[in-house]
Amino acid sequence: MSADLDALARSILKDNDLGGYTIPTKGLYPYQWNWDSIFVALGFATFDQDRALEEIESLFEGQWDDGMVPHILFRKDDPSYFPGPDAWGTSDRAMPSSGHSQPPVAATVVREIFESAGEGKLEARVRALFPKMMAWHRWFATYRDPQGHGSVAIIHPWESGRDNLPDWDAPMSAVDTTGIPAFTRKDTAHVDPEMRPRQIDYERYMAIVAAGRACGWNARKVTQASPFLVADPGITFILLRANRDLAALARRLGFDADLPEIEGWIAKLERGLERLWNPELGAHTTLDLKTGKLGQGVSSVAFLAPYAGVRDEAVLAPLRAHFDRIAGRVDYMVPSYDPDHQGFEHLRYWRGPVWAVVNFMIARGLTQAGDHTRAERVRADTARLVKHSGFAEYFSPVDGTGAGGKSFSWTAAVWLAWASPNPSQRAA
Ligand code: 9WN
Repeated sequence: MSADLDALARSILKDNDLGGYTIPTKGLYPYQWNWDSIFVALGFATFDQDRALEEIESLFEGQWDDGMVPHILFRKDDPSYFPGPDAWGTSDRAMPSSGHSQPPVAATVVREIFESAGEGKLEARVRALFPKMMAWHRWFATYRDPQGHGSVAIIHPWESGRDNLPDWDAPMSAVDTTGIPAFTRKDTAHVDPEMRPRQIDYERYMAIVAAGRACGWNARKVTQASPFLVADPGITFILLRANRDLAALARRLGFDADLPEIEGWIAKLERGLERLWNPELGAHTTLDLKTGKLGQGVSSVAFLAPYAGVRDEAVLAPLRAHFDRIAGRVDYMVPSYDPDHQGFEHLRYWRGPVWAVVNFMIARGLTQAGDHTRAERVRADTARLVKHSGFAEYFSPVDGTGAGGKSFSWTAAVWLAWASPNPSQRAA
């Protein structure tokens, strides 16, 4: 059965491949998404390393002059998705795109693909990607820490990749939607509205887009203009990890002159994490930069601390306790939000469901920190979910129901790269 699932996963990637770039799923998401493409590359790498790198190269074709890599590239207009390029005000760009970024997983995945490809292979192409990744990480360091805390601030929940996390509720409640033009959502035509963000969330999403568009998405102005500005532990952990991987690539490829800058970014992010630690909760949370308030719930990204290289027992011990408590409450780890929190909803998007790509990163970190038992629990649960419900976008942690889009690229990719129990049956 797992061998059949391996074959199905490969066919999903090939079906969603629109020629050098891959969409997350047909209908619901007809464009190229940032972190989706990078995880998709991991999946391609299990059977076609050239195609894997091509996916990443294609994403960087949309990089802005200031270094930002957008969260969506609108390669061709498709009316089945809202908001498209007109709503973002970027239709006149050579590559129309959204106006903000998404979690930077590229350096980590490029390093993994490069190191598993074997001596010398892919080197020229990874060498060409290196300055582009540097520029992207520099963009985060330059523009996404306006108050100098050291952590990464986002200007839109979409930038976190975890769109309707309960932690965004308080900062989003301050977003004024007066005067936002009427719009028609397309997502609820594809997916049960109970599994998607609410209408009020979308109105606030569009109010933030309007603020960004009004300042031309100028990276410096947008952090002042956006009605939403929150430091995100998810991006902070992911960028910290990505910087460590970028430094490893720099050493390997001889970009030594860049090392002091990368090491400076690492030190800054490590300092930034201290400010995101919620001592009452015993976990890293969000920090609303408009009110100074920390988030109040344990979200799945709190478990990315080991992935980011955190080895401090004062962090890891409470995390283990949270993990074991939550594991006693749900059948499938890791829910995107704490099931003991009032904001938890088992099928609504990022308010509870399990996402395979987050599980992949959590398990990677646990393994690297030596916690093989919990890492294997996360992998085995992910595999059970796929066997139970197929390659869904996300899954209920309570009963394993598959939710959102179907035949989903990144779920197929992390199955191939990690969750499948029989890697020996993969194609070479
Ligand atoms: C907005 C594509 C993307 C993921 C995000 C996920 C969802 C988009 C949406 O789908 O967001 O970016 O329209 O709901 O939240 O993480 O990259 O799969």
